[in-house]
Amino acid sequence: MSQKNSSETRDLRVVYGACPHDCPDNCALETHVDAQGKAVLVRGRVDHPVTRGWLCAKVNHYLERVYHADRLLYPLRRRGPKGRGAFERISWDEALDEIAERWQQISAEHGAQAILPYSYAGTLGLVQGAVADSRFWNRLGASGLERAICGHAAEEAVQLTIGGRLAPALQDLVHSKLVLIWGSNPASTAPHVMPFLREAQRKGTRVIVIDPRRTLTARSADQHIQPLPGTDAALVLAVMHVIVTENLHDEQWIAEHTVGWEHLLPRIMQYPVERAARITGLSAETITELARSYATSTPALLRISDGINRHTNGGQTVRALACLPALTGQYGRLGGGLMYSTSDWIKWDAQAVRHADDAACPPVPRTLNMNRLGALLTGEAQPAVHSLYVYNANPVASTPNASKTIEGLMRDDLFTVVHELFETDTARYADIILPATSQLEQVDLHKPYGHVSLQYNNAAIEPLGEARSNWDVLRALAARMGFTESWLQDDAEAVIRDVLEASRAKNPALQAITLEDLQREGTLQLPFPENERVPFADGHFRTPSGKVELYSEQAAAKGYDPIPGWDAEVEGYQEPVAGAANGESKQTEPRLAGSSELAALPLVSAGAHHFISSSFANVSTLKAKEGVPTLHIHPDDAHVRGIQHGQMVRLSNERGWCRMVADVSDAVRPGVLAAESVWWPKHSPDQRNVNWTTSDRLADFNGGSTFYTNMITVTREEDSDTW
Ligand SMILES: Nc1nc2c(c(=O)[nH]1)N[C@H]1C(S)=C(S)[C@@H](COP(=O)(O)OP(=O)(O)OC[C@H]3O[C@@H](n4cnc5c(=O)[nH]c(N)nc54)[C@H](O)[C@@H]3O)O[C@H]1N2
Ligand SMILES: Nc1nc2c(c(=O)[nH]1)N[C@H]1C(S)=C(S)[C@@H](COP(=O)(O)OP(=O)(O)OC[C@H]3O[C@@H](n4cnc5c(=O)[nH]c(N)nc54)[C@H](O)[C@@H]3O)O[C@H]1N2
Ligand code: SF4
Ligand SMILES: [Mo]
Repeated sequence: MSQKNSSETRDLRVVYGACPHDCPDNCALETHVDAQGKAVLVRGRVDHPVTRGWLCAKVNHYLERVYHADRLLYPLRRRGPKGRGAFERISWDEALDEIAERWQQISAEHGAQAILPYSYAGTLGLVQGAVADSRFWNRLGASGLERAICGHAAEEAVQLTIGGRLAPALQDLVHSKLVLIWGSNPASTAPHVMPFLREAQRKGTRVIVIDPRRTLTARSADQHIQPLPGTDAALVLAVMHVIVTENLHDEQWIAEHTVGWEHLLPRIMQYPVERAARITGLSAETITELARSYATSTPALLRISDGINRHTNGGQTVRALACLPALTGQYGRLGGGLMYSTSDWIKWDAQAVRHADDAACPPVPRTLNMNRLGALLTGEAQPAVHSLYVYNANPVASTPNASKTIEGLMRDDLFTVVHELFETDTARYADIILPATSQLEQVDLHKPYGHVSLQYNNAAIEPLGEARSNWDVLRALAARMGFTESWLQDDAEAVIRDVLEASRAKNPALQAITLEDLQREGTLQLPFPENERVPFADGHFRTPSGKVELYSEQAAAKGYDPIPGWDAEVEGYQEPVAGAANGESKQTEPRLAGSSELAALPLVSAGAHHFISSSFANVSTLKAKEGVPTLHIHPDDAHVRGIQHGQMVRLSNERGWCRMVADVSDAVRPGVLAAESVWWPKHSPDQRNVNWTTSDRLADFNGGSTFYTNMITVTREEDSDTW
């Protein structure tokens, strides 16, 4: 905590903090607190090299979230039937006693594996996220959660190919001649990338965006290429095909720094541009040009994020993408390579965080995939789940196949606890609701996934009402359950001190960093030596072979195709047959899942500019800026369906339906639908959002989610414009 004396901040205490939300920017915050202990301003720190004094459209309205009239302030117990939303106030003692008693009963009857913690990205903090996600649950012997809802397939693909998540610094974007932004929308989802990109563009960097939607990022690019969703691996292989056949690849680099070229080459040869053109819905010229631009611009940077991986073929798509920079030797070059995530620059000591190997902890009995929540609760989990503890997550809004989730939550023999700041659609199905603190009311430490620094979050204000942090609730539950280990009692500061201490041995960059430094400074850059600034500059990759693994033994061992390839999505466009029977090479249009002109279309429900998943979607200013739940449909597709701009439409498939207002425009390419997500169901027509249609099918890699593999039939709603 620090005191400042500028005229603007006179009489105000300035408290250093960190944005906790699921965003790679992890902004360094300062909160100004008045003499009454009320926060009056939250702003970005000027002295942070990425935040640089500004926050995004969402967190600029942070105090509206913190002091929202709907903040939960007291523990509540359900009155009346599940899901009706009637609750009565109870004390913390009553709430904690009831939870501990129920869990003791459930453990005695079914084993602690019948208890499932469910959490994700409410906060990315070390304490209120990672530690809260593990220590108590490991001690209890609860079911583990496979945290696969976001980037699981991509993470594994990058791991298999280059051995770790290291990315170039944003400051180095100016050195790139060309930046390919592939299935990523930083203008909305990582906004602090944009000034660096602008500066690079001013200095001559070309920017190409590859995205079926005309995103905010695409609007300011030099070129926008719009493939059909789920066809990118075919596009990458065709780009490689042009590079190889035009002899633009770097044979020496490939020989020295990769394994498996002899396996990848025949795969590349299966994707001449004409074939990829049919698959992707792009012209052969566009693909050829893209390949030539990439191959003749050194250094060239490829930026991806997790959006591209949310498909049934998402793992192989990211494998193919991660191989591309190797073809022209872009890895290890200033301004070149792959920009995915910086998560592995430093790693917290796993045992210090989780204590899984502690003698008091039984082995994790089983691990359940969070994407399958509804299925798990309705029979897939055997033995059954009898209690669900939800925090840092809003699964009714954000998990696929929502009607299944609700069916599960309605079970009378399921004891559900929801720890939240707000009465979300999920909280409505709780037996007990516990009030959570906001980031301004809690302590934490943050390690970004978009740059290399640490952000410490000092508590700026007292908790509102009786709100408690995740870790404080779990510590209290540990005591109620009779767990006496000191690592279940330590407060947030002690936890951070321990984890820092234990992590130093393997992370020299942490050597000189203490808890006190962090508390005082709020933000610290990690001191990597200059020669480590560019990832893989020493030519060493973190794979078993030490090289870029074009062919991956590890992938083969997991039962994946060891060579990156393209498979049509499980639902979506199929590859059209080339040419007619007489051998004419007539290009056929991409074929839809049905043959009529009213066939289903793929829907990409990507992140909204003013929300982060479903977070912020209840903040009035941001909700108003986002408008109404909207389906973007191209005029060609709208016309054949008789859909007019502004009309209510129904989206449906075999999983379910919801309704939205049509935006008939070129915000998407023909043959594709788009809808910014995630709206709260309770603020949507019929109290349903897009996740009533999305699939809980798992991706090809690592149990990943497949939100964007989602075929939808759109119809006009005849006479209903009302919600
Ligand atoms: N404003 C805002 N910021 C956010 C979030 C948010 O919801 N809103 N969410 C946060 C979270 S949880 C995450 S994981 C990150 C995600 O960050 P991003 O990955 O940048 O965001 P997404 O919107 O998931 O997807 C990015 C783009 O991928 C495109 N896309 C989808 N499928 C395909 C495909 O098959 N091919 C191609 N070429 N493009 C495709 C989508 O149209 C979308 O524009 O953002 C974080 N930041
Ligand atoms: N259709 C569609 N669905 C999607 C996506 C999409 O692009 N399209 N994106 C997916 C992705 S990438 C992700 S990561 C997931 C995210 O899914 P979730 O992790 O469930 O994210 P949110 O829906 O934002 O819910 C987070 C909740 O945590 C609460 N919270 C915040 N801080 C705290 C805290 O300190 N303590 C407690 N107890 N609660 C807190 C917030 O109030 C919020 O309600 O959604 C996925 N769902
Ligand atoms: S959501 Fe991202 S851009 Fe916005 S304040 Fe948080 S870290 Fe910064
Ligand atoms: Mo995510």
